[in-house]
Amino acid sequence: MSGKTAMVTGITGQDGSYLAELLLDKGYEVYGLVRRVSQPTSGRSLINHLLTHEKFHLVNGDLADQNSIDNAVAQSQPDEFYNLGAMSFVPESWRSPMMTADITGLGALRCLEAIRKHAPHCRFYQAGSSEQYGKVRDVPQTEATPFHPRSPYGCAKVFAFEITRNYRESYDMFACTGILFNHESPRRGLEFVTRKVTMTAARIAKGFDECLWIGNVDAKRDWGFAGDYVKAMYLMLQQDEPDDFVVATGETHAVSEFVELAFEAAGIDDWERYVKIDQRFFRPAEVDLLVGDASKAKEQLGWEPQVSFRDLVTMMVDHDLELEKSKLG
Ligand code: NDP
Ligand code: GDR
Repeated sequence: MSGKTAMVTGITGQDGSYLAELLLDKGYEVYGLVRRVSQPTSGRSLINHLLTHEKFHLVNGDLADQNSIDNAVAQSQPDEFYNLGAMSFVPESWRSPMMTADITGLGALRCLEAIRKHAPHCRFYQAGSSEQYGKVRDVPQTEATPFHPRSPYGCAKVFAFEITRNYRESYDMFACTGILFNHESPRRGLEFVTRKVTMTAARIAKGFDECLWIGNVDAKRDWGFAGDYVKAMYLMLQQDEPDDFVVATGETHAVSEFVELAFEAAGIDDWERYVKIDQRFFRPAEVDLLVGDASKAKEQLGWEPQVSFRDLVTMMVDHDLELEKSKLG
């Protein structure tokens, strides 16, 4: 057992919940930063099962508030800090660009400052994104591919990446960014395209919905399983030297392929009959194609994805079919 302490922002989200499970399994004391909310039970469903674990603790704080992060770090004295908190939904970043810059961009700087002042020994992981590549300059994208973000979210993530590198170089901090490509799971938020599709396919199969309203089905993404990707985060902080890594499957699929497989897994033939294109789900600037080259992560971290694209789609559809079945009574 490790005897180490970790702090995780974004603990209530998809990745935070998987990472907390991984770290607790390894014997870590885990402190999760949570925002004060008026109805705590509903927003924390992904970590409910961890609340009684003796090594799991919640600390109130907000990435917008330096003081709260300073206090959380000073009090818990983490050995490792994983900054997964963010406004993570790309379309929302056009509606709320200032908030996105503040939380997704400056939030990372606030974490770095808290560590620099109160726990300089602490290792730092920043949740970077393939959205940093945006209008891609290379195919596939590697750690050397230049950034050209296409949304306020992507711009905020580029800032967070650069400031993490700068703190590493300026203060000799052990600070890394994982440039993670899309990763999904049954815990994925309902507004992201994969979960929206698997949930709607399950609802159509059970007779609760009639069609799927969707945006650009030609966009291509490199989709992996979130449970695999949190292992790469952990491995980055166990290295001798801090560095940045691409984490991806190396495969790309169009949104339409995801839809076709999901409907097939839900037992629905003739999927195109149920799909309706809705202009409201198109973006002001689209990221057309993402596919990552994770060779460096494979060589240096020994990391490889375990769940295939087809298995990922099936896992998510099976989960959503069960959820919808339970509503039938
Ligand atoms: P989620 O959207 O599921 O979770 C986001 C988390 O951030 C939630 O716990 C949320 O808390 C928290 N958060 C939001 N605003 C604040 C704030 N002001 N202060 C503190 N916490 C806040 O994201 P994922 O788990 O999918 O992603 C984790 C990280 O990885 C994010 O930074 C995301 O941008 C990045 N990323 C994700 C990828 C993916 O495919 N999933 C790919 C590449 C990068 P609350 O519950 O209170 O809203
Ligand atoms: P993304 O994920 O923007 O890649 O960001 P999302 O699932 O939202 O979109 C993927 C692609 O699907 C297209 N699309 C739709 N998207 C949504 N949400 N809803 C629709 O109805 C729809 N129709 C088509 C989009 O245009 C896009 O091309 C995710 C987030 O987790 C980020 O936080 C993370 O950084 C990146 O992945 C890597």
